[in-house]
Parts: sequence; structure tokens; C-alpha cells
Amino acid sequence: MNLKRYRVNNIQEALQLIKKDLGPEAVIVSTRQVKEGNKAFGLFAKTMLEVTAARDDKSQAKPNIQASSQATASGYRATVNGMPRSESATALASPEVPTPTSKPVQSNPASDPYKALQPLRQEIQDLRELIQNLGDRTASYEGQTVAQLKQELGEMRYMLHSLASRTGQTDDLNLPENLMVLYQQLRFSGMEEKFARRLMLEAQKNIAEDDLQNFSYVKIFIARMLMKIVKTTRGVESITAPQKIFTLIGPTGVGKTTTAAKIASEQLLRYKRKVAMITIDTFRIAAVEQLRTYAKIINVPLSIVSDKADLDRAIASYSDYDVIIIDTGGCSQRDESQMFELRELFDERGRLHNVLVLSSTTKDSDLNEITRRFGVVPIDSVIFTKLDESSSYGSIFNHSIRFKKPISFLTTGQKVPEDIEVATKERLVDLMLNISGN
Ligand SMILES: Nc1nc2c(ncn2[C@@H]2O[C@H](COP(=O)(O)OP(=O)(O)O)[C@@H](O)[C@H]2O)c(=O)[nH]1
Ligand SMILES: [Mg+2]
Repeated sequence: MNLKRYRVNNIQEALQLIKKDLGPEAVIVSTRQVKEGNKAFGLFAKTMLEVTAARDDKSQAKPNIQASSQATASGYRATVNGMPRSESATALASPEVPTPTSKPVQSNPASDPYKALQPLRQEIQDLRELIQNLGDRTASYEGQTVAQLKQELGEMRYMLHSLASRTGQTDDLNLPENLMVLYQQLRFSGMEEKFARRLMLEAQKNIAEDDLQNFSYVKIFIARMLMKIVKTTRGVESITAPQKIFTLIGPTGVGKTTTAAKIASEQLLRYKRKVAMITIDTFRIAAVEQLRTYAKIINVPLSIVSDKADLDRAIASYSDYDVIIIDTGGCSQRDESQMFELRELFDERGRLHNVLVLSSTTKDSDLNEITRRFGVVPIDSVIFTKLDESSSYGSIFNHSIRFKKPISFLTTGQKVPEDIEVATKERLVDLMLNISGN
């Protein structure tokens, strides 16, 4: 597999180079605008287009990789030539490899995307360690290096995820060049084929012939369309009731308790609101201690309840609090009795704002099942956690299109309280299209 980055004046220039270097099978991974030239005096900086393209090794076109790398020596390049013969298939099952979003892996080892991705996995591991080491010694001049490495890591994750799930080019779309580039980018980010296709065909209908030639125009047009797809709630601010009661539900391990602590501390410190926490102990999972520790650090009261009557009493006892965050023990969406208990507790419209917490590292089909099963209680918004570990932000859009649930927060790391953001449409679209160039 081959990954290349080009700095060009326009997309046509990039497409020519990509075709020459990587062949017609190459796909566009990302596009972004960058400033080049005299950075100290931004006046003279020129805006260039940076395009990253990738070609899977199993694709038909096989140009000489060494030669092509020299031809574009000024650009970034990462080449992986395939897995050594001795590599065993079991090594590929290690948790380092993100789960593919769909389609079973092909059994033919020569065209097995997992095998092709093995060396990339090693590079990701190396990069991760490098970032960790640099991060540990964070000095300002190193910030840029860390950011650059993080971007490379992100791009590699994209590749792992989507190449692993792509077992054949079935996308037989005939689109104008600029739309095709963005279509590939959305597909590479994990957007479902039928959603990306629909979006592009709609855009093609609505963009004038002349404007279709202008890549920036087309990209902004698609960004606007994506902004219409996702809904957000401004964190807890969309709750208009005088008392905001926020319930976090979802599978085990997605980050509910950590997120509860982050939101509680944001409400307390930033909004100066009076905050209390409640946790449900019905599923007998010994996670109460974790929340107790957070509550102590943040210095908010915590109640532990075990049934509906208890819960009502606890909520009543906090009647003079502005915000109540309710954490729940993780439960399995396949356990009917746990789902029943959940409904007993939280099937209330109006008083409670129920939030389904999902990890952005979870594959699409699981996100769908989880959302359907947890739908036994009314879901008012969704939180996507672990953006820092994710490689397929397309899943967030697939989820939004499919379930039309607004997104309240995004979490971006393990640190409490800082690794959380109120979800905004701009940020979500930026994750897909990299408009800001960060
Ligand atoms: N990388 C990353 N890890 C997270 C994030 N949020 C939570 N975690 C970690 O995920 C693990 C499970 O979190 P926890 O809050 O206990 O999940 P719960 O079972 O849903 O309550 C912990 O190790 C957290 O530190 C996030 O945004 N990014
Ligand atoms: Mg928990």
C-alpha cells in the first residue's frame, strides 16, 4: 500500500500526479488548504492545496514505487510494500487493528486487506510510541512535530480502517472530477456508499456547471450539505427546564463515567452551576468507586441508587441543584432483563434528558444494533467518545442520517475534565473534510 501527499495549485494538478504515481486505482484520502511560503509574514504566504492519496497494493496498477517516490521527493511519502511472508495470520487479530466496518475479510491471502495492512499497523504502533515520548517532554518547539505526527497517525488509521473494509471497488459512479474527489474522501472516512452517493448526486444537481470546476466551491457546498445532516444540542444548553437532568446510558467501556465527570466539572467550573451526581447500582457492576473518586475530586455530592423509587427520592433531594448528572453501569444491549430495568428507570419524556454514549471506534453495524436496542428508552441526544482513537468519523454521519439523533458532546481523550467538547456542526464537518487544515 502506498500513501502520498502532494502540494499543488489545484485539484487537476494533483489528479494528474496521482494518476502518474499511483495509477488510476488510487483514492483521495484527504484534501486541505495550507499556507506555503513566508510564514513569519503571512502576507507572502501562498495558499496551496494539499492532497493525500492512497493506493492499495492489491490494485491493478503497479508503477515502480521507488521511482515514483523520487519523482515527488519534495512531497510527503509513506510506502508500505506488503507483509513479510512469515507473518502469521493470528498476529493480525491483535487489538491494535481497528475492526473493519463491514464485509468479511477475503480468504485469499494475496488479496487479504488485513495482511496488506500489517506493516502499517507496525508503523502506527511506532508513531504512537513516538508521540507518547514527545508528549511526555512537551516543549513548545516540539508541539508542531507532535501535531504533524498525530496527523500522520490519523491518516494511517483512516487507511487501516477503510482499506480493511474495502474488498472491492463497487462504487461505479460517474461524477464530475471535483465531486469524485470529495466522494472518495467521504468514503475513505467511512461514510456509507449509499449516503455518499446520494449526497454527491444531490450536489451535482444543485451546483452550476461553471462552479463544478471550482474545487473550493464544491468542497464548501458539500460541507454545507453535511452541516444540514448533523444536529447538535449545544451540550446541555438545549435543555430548557430550570433543572437539567442528564442521564448517560450505553454499553460498558464506552466512557460514560469519565464523560459524566467531565460534564459535571465543566458545569461547575465554567458555568458556575450547582451540580450533583447520581449513579445506578442495579447492574451490580463495581464501577461506583470510580465515580465516587471523581465526585470527591470535583467536590460534588453523589447518590447511589438501586431502583426507580430510590432514583426519584435522590432527584427530589437535589431539587435546589441546577444540574444532575446520572451515570449508569454499562449494560449489554443483548441482555433483555438489563434493557427492561433501564426502561423502568428512564422511560420518561420531558424530565430526563437521556443520552446514549457511543464510542466512535465502534463499527457501524454495532452502533446500529446498540442504538436500536437502547431505543427502549427515549434517547434525546448522543455523545461520541474516543475521537482520539477513531479512524472513521464517517460513522458519526452514518448514525446521524440513520437515526437523526442530535449530538451533544464529543470526547477526545482520557483526561478529566479537559478532553471534552460541546459538539458543533462545524467541528463534525471538519472531521470529515478537514476544512480548517488542522
Ligand atoms: N482514548 C480515550 N479514552 C477514553 C475516552 N473516554 C473514556 N476513555 C477511557 O475508556 C475507558 C472506559 O471509560 P469509563 O468511563 O469507565 O467507561 P464506562 O464503562 O462507559 O463508564 C477508561 O479507560 C477511560 O479512560 C476518550 O475520549 N478517549
Ligand atoms: Mg462506568
